[in-house]
Amino acid sequence: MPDLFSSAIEPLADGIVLLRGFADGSALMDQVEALASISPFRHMTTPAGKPLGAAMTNCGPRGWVGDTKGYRYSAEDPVTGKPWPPFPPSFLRLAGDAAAAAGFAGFVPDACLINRYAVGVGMGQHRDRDELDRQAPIVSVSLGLSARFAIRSEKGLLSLLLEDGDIVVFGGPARNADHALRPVPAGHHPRTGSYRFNLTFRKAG
Ligand code: MD3
Ligand code: FE
Repeated sequence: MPDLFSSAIEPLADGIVLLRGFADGSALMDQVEALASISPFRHMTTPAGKPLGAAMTNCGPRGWVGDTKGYRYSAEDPVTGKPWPPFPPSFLRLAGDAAAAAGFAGFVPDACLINRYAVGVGMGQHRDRDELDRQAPIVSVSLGLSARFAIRSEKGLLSLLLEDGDIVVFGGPARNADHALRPVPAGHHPRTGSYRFNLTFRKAG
């Protein structure tokens, strides 16, 4: 029997599931703007003090921070001195629903890193190892301008164009894989203008 819902669930490699158009990008952007009015986007730094290309903020019980003391998760926003704004309930639902659709039932994140990329900005190759729980998957939500994402898998280097509303779930061996975001090509998006945003839901603690 044809199944329109499951046909949008694409397993790409071991532990990597693409859910094209799973999220309502514009509604999520309303929430991102509200969150950023509490904890603003800022450029965190490498331990050497070099500003990262993407501007970042967080919501939820823990937030990723980078400064000259290193990379870690913190309950407080160092800019405001207050806790990160709580998860909008719709964020928790979306992350749980996406993880479940990808085969990871019961995913309850405690952190959401929000990245903002200007045109020409990307993120160099890295692995995410600052989370204590690396058994849990990571749920990535793309908003606004499109960009190409690359990840090392058992099938070789996988490259995919991530567009507004796309979700990718990374679990199992993919959770610890090297990945990178290529610089965002110039363009205009009706909701985000000349920016790409990405939410990553994680279990940090
Ligand atoms: C695979 N962000 O924040 S999202 C990051 O588009 C990050 O903002 C990129 O890499 C972005 O760390 C890529 C996809 C992603 C995020 C985290 C992962 C893939 C991942 C962690 C482990 C494995
Ligand atoms: Fe990453």
